[in-house]
Amino acid sequence: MSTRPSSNIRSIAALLLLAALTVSPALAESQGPNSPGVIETPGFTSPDEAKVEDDVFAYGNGTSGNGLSAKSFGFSIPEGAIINGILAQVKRKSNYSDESRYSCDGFVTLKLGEESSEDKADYAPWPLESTWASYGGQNDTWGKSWTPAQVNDPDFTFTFMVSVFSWPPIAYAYIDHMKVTVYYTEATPPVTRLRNSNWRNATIR
Ligand SMILES: [Ca+2]
Repeated sequence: MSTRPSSNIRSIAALLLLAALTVSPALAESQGPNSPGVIETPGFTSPDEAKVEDDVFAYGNGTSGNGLSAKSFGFSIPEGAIINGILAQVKRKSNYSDESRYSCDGFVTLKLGEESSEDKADYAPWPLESTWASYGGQNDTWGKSWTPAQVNDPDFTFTFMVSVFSWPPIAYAYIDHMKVTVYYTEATPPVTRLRNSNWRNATIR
């Protein structure tokens, strides 16, 4: 026959196993894609048109350095969450896309204050048809660690600078929409509390 101590040990083991099996692991979640509430611009016309996907465009034809800085994305990532990745997307086109005249990325970063992420610019010519381009992703934090407070900050900025190559300046860069998705894992303090509670109950007997 089983003695009481070994029975208790089995109970404890069973409770711990149950806790491990029934409590879900930390869930990967996401917010977005969110659109910017504010777009600032050096050198682009109609920047607010890039807030909505509607085939109406912000546009510019200047030299390198022009572009859009989108912010106020309205994220509310919970405190303590781990930011796993950030996806930034732009729907854009150019009216020329050949060797002598084209538009391409200039400088593509995420930014808060003076802190900027790595640059994800792709220098391939943009297409003539309006098309989405994606930067970063589910498991890509752009070479930085972000806190929920930083991503939720209204000044958290998706900076999208463009280069337009054309002389005379008849090529234009057109941007329909900019949006950002944040992937994160929520902190799960309840798991720890449940395990402690089971352990305490089991050992009191
Ligand atoms: Ca638009």
